[in-house]
Amino acid sequence: MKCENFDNIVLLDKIDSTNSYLKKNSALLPQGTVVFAGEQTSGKGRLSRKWFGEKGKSIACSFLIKDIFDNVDAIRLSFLFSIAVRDALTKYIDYGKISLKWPNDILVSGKKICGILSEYSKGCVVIGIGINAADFIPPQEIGQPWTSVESESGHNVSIADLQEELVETVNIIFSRYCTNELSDIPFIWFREADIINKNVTVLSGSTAVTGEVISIDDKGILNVFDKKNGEIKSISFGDITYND
Ligand code: BT5
Repeated sequence: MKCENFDNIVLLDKIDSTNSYLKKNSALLPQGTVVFAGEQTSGKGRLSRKWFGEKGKSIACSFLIKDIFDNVDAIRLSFLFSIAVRDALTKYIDYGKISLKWPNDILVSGKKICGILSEYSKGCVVIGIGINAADFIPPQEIGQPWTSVESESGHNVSIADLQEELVETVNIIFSRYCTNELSDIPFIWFREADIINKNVTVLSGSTAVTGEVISIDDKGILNVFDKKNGEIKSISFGDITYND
């Protein structure tokens, strides 16, 4: 993995998806490329879900990390970036209100403020980050509680400042990862997300598992103790809800 800072900043006015853009152009672009889009016409979530935003009210960006030879690194990086976004948001919002939700959501007082989409393609990882800078009118129901930096901080938020702070924080966290200071990801994420022993339901496709979170492994797989049948279920993807 290349460890150079993210300092090749590409600003696009409008694009389908910043993740798709980086995946398409990864061979031509250097390590350390970050692409920001004013607007995405086809922003993506996991499992082909949609991600919404509005020009002037949303951050949509993707970071390119090259020379990744192991998919595990891709997963670890997505947890690392969640921590970086959380840290960037603490410049605006009280640390105690921000929570990390498995696998890569960031919530404020239980409402989603940021989603992260990590994709592995042709030896590269693309980490896409969507942040609601201000409230906006989504083209269709978002389908879950959500919020924005402006509404949580009570202040106007400059998109340019937020972009700059995000890149700055990612660079700090990424260089700590490169010097092995944060190599314990996703265990660090697990501690900070504070979900051990929590009663959850995880829906993965049509399978629902309800039980107590007991651990995470180095690939970000969540181990949940299913009390009904006394089994430990290892879950690699899905949507989690807290039952307490
Ligand atoms: C995510 O997926 O949360 C990952 C979102 C990543 C978006 C960024 S934007 C830049 C880059 N380029 C892309 O094309 N994507 C990345 P997931 O966990 O599957 O959540 C998707 C769900 O979040 C949707 O089904 C909605 O319920 C909800 N959602 C959509 N837009 C939202 C928004 N603006 N704020 C909060 N929730 C939203």
